[in-house]
Parts: sequence; C-alpha cells; structure tokens
Amino acid sequence: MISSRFSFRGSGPELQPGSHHSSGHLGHGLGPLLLLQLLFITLFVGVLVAFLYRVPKNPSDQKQEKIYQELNQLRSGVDRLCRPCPWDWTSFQGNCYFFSKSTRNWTDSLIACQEMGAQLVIIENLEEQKFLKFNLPKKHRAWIGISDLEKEDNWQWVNGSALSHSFSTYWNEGEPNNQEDEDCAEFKKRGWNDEKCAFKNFWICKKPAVAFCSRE
Ligand code: MMA
Ligand code: CA
Repeated sequence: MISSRFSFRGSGPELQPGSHHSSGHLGHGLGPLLLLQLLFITLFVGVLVAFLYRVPKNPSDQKQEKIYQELNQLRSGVDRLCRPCPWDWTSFQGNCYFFSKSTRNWTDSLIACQEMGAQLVIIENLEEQKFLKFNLPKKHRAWIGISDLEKEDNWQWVNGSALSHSFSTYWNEGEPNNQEDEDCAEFKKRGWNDEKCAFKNFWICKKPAVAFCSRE
C-alpha cells in the first residue's frame, strides 16, 4: 500500500506484488529513502518558516531595537563621566591619592587627610612607591604616613603596623639618619627621608576608591 502510493506510477514489475523477491527488496530499500525525504521536507519547511518569521522584523521590534541601541550608547557615555575618585584625586589600583598644593607640619598633614576621610599615605608595595614617586611634582617633598615618634628607630605606619624589613630599600641612601632629631618620614627626590616633624611640607593622602555611579 505505502510502496504503491509513493512509487513512480507504472514503473514496472518491481512494484507489483507478484514477484516475491523484488517486492521484499523494495520494502527494505524504499522505506528508509522515503523517511529521509520526509525528514528533508520537514527540515526545509521548518527552516523556511523560521527564516520567514525572523527576517522581516515588524516595525515595533525595529523601534525597540533602536531604543536599546540608544540606551547602550547613553550607558557608555555615563560610564565615561564616572570617576572612582573625587576631583583633584588620582586613582591607582583601587585607591585614591591626594597630592597637596599647600604645606603643613606632619601632624597637621595627618589631620588634613583625616578631615577628607582619608589617611596620610601608607605604602604597601613597590608599585605604589613608584606610582607616588612618578606623580609627586618634581620640586615637592611630601609627608607620608610613617614616623618613629613613639620610640626612636621604631618606624610605625599611622595604622599602627610596623615597617616591613623589605621596605628598607625605599629610604634614600644614608637615611634615616635622625639628623638633629627627625621622627617623620617624607618623600624626598627618589625615596624616603626622615625629617623634623615641625617642617612645613606637602603631603599625600590615600583612601579606597568608590564607584560614584553604577554600570548596571
Ligand atoms: C637635610 C635633611 C635631612 C637629610 C639630609 C640629607 C641637611 O639635612 O633633609 O633629613 O638627612 O638633608 O642630606
Ligand atoms: Ca634625615
């Protein structure tokens, strides 16, 4: 029945149920072929339907897409206006740094940083040391957040932590020399120097960077 429906009409004795051998042969050969044809037709129609429905977008879809594009452009524009640090501060590896334009003694510099929600800078690694050296105006010397005010030759950061031995290379050659009692550390040219705490100096503050606008 199936073979006669899908076969070529009048194609000869093979399709007649008379020949036992050939009809048995056809039952094995034509069945999978028809299935394959059906499969192709189904696939083709499916792809065609999907294609026809997808390509000509209706006008409201096109409008929506345009709105999305404009929204994304606006978002990237806003992102560019956002800063991780306040104006006049420089961002570096998740922190904000303030290089003062006026001078104070070490204690008043410490207070100035606190009043801005920051700390007199605590240096944590060589990258940071290099960043500060590079960003400090050439002629400026600047207070950093370390002193041996509590105990001579016991250098302590303003958060109470001790100076790591590995940081001894950050001192300028011959420093700290405690010349006429120097208990506060400054950046001077290439590295650190201990200086009299009453000396009026520029200073550097540090505080964590905060995202002032979201990217969501
Ligand atoms: C200054 C003062 C000292 C420093 C020497 C280095 C003359 O004193 O800044 O703290 O050790 O310079 O030459
Ligand atoms: Ca010194």
